[in-house]
Amino acid sequence: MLRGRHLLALICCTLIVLNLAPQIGAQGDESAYIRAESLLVVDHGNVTHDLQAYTQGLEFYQGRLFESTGVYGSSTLREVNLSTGEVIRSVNLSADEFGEGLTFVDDQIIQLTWKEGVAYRYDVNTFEVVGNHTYSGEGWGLAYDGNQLIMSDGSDVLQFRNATTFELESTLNVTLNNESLGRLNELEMFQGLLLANVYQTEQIVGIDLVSGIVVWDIDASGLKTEGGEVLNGIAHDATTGSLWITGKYWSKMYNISFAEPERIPEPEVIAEPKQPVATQVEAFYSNAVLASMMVLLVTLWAMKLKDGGLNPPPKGESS
Ligand SMILES: [Ca+2]
Repeated sequence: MLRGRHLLALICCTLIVLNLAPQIGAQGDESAYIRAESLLVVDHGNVTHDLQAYTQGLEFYQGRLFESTGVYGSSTLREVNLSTGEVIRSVNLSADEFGEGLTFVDDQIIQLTWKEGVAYRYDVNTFEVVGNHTYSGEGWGLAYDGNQLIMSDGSDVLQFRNATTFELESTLNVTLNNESLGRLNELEMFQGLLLANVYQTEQIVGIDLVSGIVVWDIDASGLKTEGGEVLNGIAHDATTGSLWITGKYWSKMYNISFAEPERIPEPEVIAEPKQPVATQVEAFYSNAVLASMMVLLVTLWAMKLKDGGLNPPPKGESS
């Protein structure tokens, strides 16, 4: 019975030693999220943009360029000549309305207002208002994915709205490298992603519309023209495949594409030779065996003491 208990103690001690030993070959923490791919903007040339245009929305319709401009008392919906930058036609919003994002659903334009809570529908050919919708909160950017309208309001949450009734149907939180990304502004569908420029930055992101994860993190710095304010305005011309961006009061609109940054080779570092894994394993098991043997010796020594020492007198004898 005594030997059984010591044997159990020996097994327990051995297991403890093994458990405290380092985990050989354990993997490091894996990233639990998708990191965005870092991209740069490639400038393929530019055209004139109206210096008076406080751009809030930019969109192509059958190869024709349309723009929404903001600022109380100066807000417009306009069609612009892409080659010259001249305004072909324009309608003004009321002086108490601040124009925001716009997009197309078939042959109708939908234009948001900032804090006025109203979205206007226009006939693309006449610019006549053919309807309007109301909503709560602010209106920033607007896009149409062919099924639903997608609206930003300056937060990290995108709103999906019915393209006919404008009713809110669902929302989506946007994250960049596992952190919420707010201030999403002007929007554009491009290659199955939603592009958004981030307010007060020179950053454009490409958002997966199922997960809300930013998969493209695009550096669009260096394009702002003298006297211009922030980057705002992305438009994809489906007839040519070209992509255009501009900003508030920018004098130019740029034809761009995205590319991976050039990889600068890192200097060669001579690393300390690593101990082979096999050697680590051998060292680990050597230590474990040594520890087990020590526990065994201590246990045997204790058993002998309990039973009367190393040379106990024979039973029945007395001095
Ligand atoms: Ca747009």
